Amino acid sequence: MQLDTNSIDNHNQSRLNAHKNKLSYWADEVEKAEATIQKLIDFQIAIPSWALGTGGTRFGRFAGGGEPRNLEEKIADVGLLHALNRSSGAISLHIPWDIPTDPKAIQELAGQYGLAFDAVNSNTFQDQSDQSLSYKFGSLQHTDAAVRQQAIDHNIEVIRHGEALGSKALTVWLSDGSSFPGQLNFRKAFQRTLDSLGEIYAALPSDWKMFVEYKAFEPNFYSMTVGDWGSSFLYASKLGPKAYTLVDLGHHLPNANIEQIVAILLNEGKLGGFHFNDSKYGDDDLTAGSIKPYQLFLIFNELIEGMDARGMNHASSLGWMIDASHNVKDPLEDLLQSVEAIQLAYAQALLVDRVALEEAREANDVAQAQEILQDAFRTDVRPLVAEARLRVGGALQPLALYRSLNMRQQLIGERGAKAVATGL
Ligand code: AOS
Ligand code: ZN
Ligand code: ZN
Ligand code: ZN
Repeated sequence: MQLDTNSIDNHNQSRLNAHKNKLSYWADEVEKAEATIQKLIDFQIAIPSWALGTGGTRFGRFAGGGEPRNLEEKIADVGLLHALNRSSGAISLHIPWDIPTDPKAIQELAGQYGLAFDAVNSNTFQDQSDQSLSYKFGSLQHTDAAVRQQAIDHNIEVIRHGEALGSKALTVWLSDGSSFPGQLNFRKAFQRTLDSLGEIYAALPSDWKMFVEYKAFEPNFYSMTVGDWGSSFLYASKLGPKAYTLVDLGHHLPNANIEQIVAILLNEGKLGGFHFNDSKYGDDDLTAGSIKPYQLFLIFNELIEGMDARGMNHASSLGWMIDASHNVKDPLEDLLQSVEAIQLAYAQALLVDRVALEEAREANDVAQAQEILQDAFRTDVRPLVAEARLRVGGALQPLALYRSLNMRQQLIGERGAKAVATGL
């Protein structure tokens, strides 16, 4: 299904006056507003292929219908999101859920929608039907060298698939760990994982990055072999300059200060990218910004401060990816909301008066430092985000347009009410 530009134009026309009124608030701050709008236009957030279908929990899955049945349809869905918001110009694939049998054709198709391929993800947390050895007791950490080799080979195969599509990074998330005390020799597990990662690292093309994603718990509940940012940082440091830590917001122990972790990793040049989502309890994978929008803002505040200090390009030097999917919302509506929440947090953080903040900090003026941050956080930047979309052909209100065109119904019409996406 393609979204024609007429529909977007009509939608924008009918909302233009109201939009301009809201934007007029920025008339006295044109310089700040313009700089923010330009940065928002450049900022693209990758959509994970596995979030285009309704997510499930271990208690069940309630698919909504019209889900993409193959990689081509997943690309079409991301293309639709990107046409609506002009900020979802990339897709992150998961192998073997999304094997591109004809990479050239897939790349061409993505090109038609203006999409690039972000990091490719390997999967050694499930056994596939054509696989000879089991990952029940881990993959890269396994006691049996043959299992480790199978997992290494799979990761290298994922790199090759990514190369054929123009991807530039591999994300490795491992479910490896142990569920009971005594099960695992921690030191051996670390060393085996490091050696296995080293083999994969050696197969990376020269302009590629490896993202080592950490997670504190689940599916193993006593220990995770890449369990926290410290371990991930250690692996990435030992592996070499192409290896980085990936921060998934839902992968910490409760109440972790994620923004401080981000600041430290960034300062060490070892922050690779993000999996954005939100959570109340654990790896809930809820819509970004739906539970703790202030935390998301504080993370972006550290990102901007640290990236500017290091002269890094906001749009291109880190991997910006969503990793959220769940049970009760239309996945495309959910992703539109996540992208918007990330843009809002980014825009608000761009507004922080950094000179004044540093002055307040140096003078130990705690109340003033808090005022400065909260002043930015409490600013309604929705008109700036909408204006950024408008200027590059997106919709003023993507979600409203998606609904008014009955897009889910159209997808159900095309693909069927029982069409269920491959993936988790
Ligand atoms: C798992 O908890 C991680 O967030 C990974 O990024 C995982 O590969 C992704 O969620 C797809 O299953
Ligand atoms: Zn993740
Ligand atoms: Zn996760
Ligand atoms: Zn998650």
